[in-house]
Formats: sequence, C-alpha cells, structure tokens
Amino acid sequence: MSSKKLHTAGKLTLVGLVLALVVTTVPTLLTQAHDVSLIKKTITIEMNEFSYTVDGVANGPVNLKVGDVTTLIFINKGKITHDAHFGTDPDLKGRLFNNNIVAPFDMLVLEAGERAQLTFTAKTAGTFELGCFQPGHYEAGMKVAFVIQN
Ligand SMILES: [Cu+2]
Repeated sequence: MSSKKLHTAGKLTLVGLVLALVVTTVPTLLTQAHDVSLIKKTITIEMNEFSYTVDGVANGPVNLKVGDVTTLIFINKGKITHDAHFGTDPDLKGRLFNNNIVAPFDMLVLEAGERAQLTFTAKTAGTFELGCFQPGHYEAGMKVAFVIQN
C-alpha cells in the first residue's frame, strides 16, 4: 500500500524546486525521477510523538545551503499520523504556515511506519521552520529550525 497525500493548492515558490516526492510504505526508497548523482546532501528526519529527530539529533536543526540538491528522507517512527510543513508564520487555527516555502507542496502527511523522500534545490537563504500541524503537535514542540545559508 503506497500513498501520496499532498496538498498542492498552496502558495507557490520561494525556496524550492521540488524534483521528486514519493511516499511509500516500502522499506527501500524509492524511484528517482532525476539524476541521483546530483544530490549533494541527504538528511534523515524521524517523526515521533511529538518531535522531529534530524540525522540523530533530537529537535534539529535542519541546515541546508543555497544551490545544493538536497534529499530529505522522512520516517514516521511514531504510532500516529504526522506531517511536515515548511515555512514561517504558523497559523495554529488554519494548521499551516501562512508563509509556505516549499512549492508546490503545502505539506506531506505520513501514517505510522510510512516514509517519504523529498528532493529539491534550495534557492533562497533564510531561517524557516519545519513543523507538524496535526492537531496539537506543533504546540507540543513538534517543530525544528529549517535554515538555508548562502
Ligand atoms: Cu506530528
């Protein structure tokens, strides 16, 4: 059972050119739609109740460089659904970032045990957040700094 659950309605562009995004329950990742030799950096982000662990470091941060082709591998190690939004200005009523930086995706949703891979090139430096907007999760601390440097 493979699923792909994305909101694509959001505000377009800022940081990323999203090259590929795949959600799968299969332990091995994934079909690549592009040249994997271009990927400069791979970061593994585990989701739990209620935090992200970034390359083994609890609560991040995620550090990227402008121009690098970067792959984020998300793994939901928790027992409940988690998601991933990228941006600034959290809207806790709307359950999203008002300033959503990853085009064309508003978010990525993973059920327990699911994995996803997101490959993109960061275009703009800045300090953003990665956050989970399942009810109460962001407020419980499920967020990390998402920093893109020149
Ligand atoms: Cu969550």
